[in-house]
Amino acid sequence: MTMNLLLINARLVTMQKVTMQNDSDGYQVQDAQFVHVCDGKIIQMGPMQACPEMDVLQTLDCEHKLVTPGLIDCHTHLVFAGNRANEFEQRLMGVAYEEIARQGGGIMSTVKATREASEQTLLTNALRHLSGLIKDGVTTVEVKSGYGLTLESELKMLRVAKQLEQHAKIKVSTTLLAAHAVPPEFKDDADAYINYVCEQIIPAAVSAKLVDYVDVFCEGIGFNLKQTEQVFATALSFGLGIKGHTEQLSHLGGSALAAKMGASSVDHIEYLDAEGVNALAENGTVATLLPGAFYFLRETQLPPIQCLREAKVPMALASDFNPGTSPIASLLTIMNMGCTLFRLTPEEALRGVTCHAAQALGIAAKRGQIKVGYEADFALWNVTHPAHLCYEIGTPLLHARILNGVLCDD
Ligand code: DI6
Ligand code: FE
Repeated sequence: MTMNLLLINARLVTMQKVTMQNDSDGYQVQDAQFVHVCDGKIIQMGPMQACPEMDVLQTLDCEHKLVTPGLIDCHTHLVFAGNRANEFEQRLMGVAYEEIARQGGGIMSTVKATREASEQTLLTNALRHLSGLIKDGVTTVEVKSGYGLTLESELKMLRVAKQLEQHAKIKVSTTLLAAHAVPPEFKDDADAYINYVCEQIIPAAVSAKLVDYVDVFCEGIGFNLKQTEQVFATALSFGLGIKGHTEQLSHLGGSALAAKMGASSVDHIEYLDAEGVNALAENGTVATLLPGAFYFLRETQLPPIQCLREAKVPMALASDFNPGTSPIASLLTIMNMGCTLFRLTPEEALRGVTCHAAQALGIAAKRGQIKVGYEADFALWNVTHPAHLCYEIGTPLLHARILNGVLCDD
């Protein structure tokens, strides 16, 4: 039997991009709409007066609540062990993030804890953090590895990321970030580590079918342009997508390199210059903004928002949830930060966590909009206008989530 669901009296914000001319398409509220879902996909939608008589398994009266696409958090480091509260305290006493990293703390302290942790512990931790995102209406989450830095522990992280789909009502996209930091085993020989990533870790992750994208931390405390290019080239040769942590703390040119090689997104980009913005525009690369890390590191260099707008580069917005620079498991808080810190409009913020986040994950043809043919992942909200999602922090705004046309019980 086919599973079907009929939403009635929905106050829809579809995020549909009808034309490229009207930038506001899909953000206008359309009240009193129906959406008919069959086998997890939207098969028909329109105003209530046009709703045909039909025999459905389940009808859900939305009572004029706002219905948006389920939110997509397109950049997280959700799987790890331990926490870095002590480092937070150290930074408040004046030690810089990069200094802590150089002393073997920072990313390395999470690597140590993650290597030692069992899959069960990692899963339990990740589910706890994921529950924060789920409360904010997230239905798709991207999860990166990068706290293992050995073949076994990187694959362990990716397996846990995939297992989240069995233990929570969520869709997961996985990204291999083995090139996150140079592990102690390869101290002073980043080139040798990159060879290991390319010759062993990427092929193993591919044959275990654990990975959708490959990411690199291209930075002074990460990897240089040549090493970044080598990882991307290897990923592409295996048919994987690429994305980058680029221009976060300094300008190395990683964003332009990634874009020219066909990256679907470049993330952070506080130090991106005009030339870099052009490279994104020319190659259809999404600019993913991560205001949580900006806030938490008390960064003052703003990403080139106005330049990105003018070049019509799609901007995504994500939590970057991680223990070191963005321990913020709330995508609605991140939307607020996008508006207050980066001066995004609430419309840009909502696009950033729906249609543009989908584009950053290469799934824009099936998620991130409420549209016939698309997957039926929705968030129902106790608000009447979408700007409210960016405005109020802490009050539970979510009424319910729907995943593949099924009402979630969370
Ligand atoms: N940039 C970040 O902000 C995170 N990774 C990265 O490349 C931080 C990761 C950490 O500090 O644990
Ligand atoms: Fe990150």
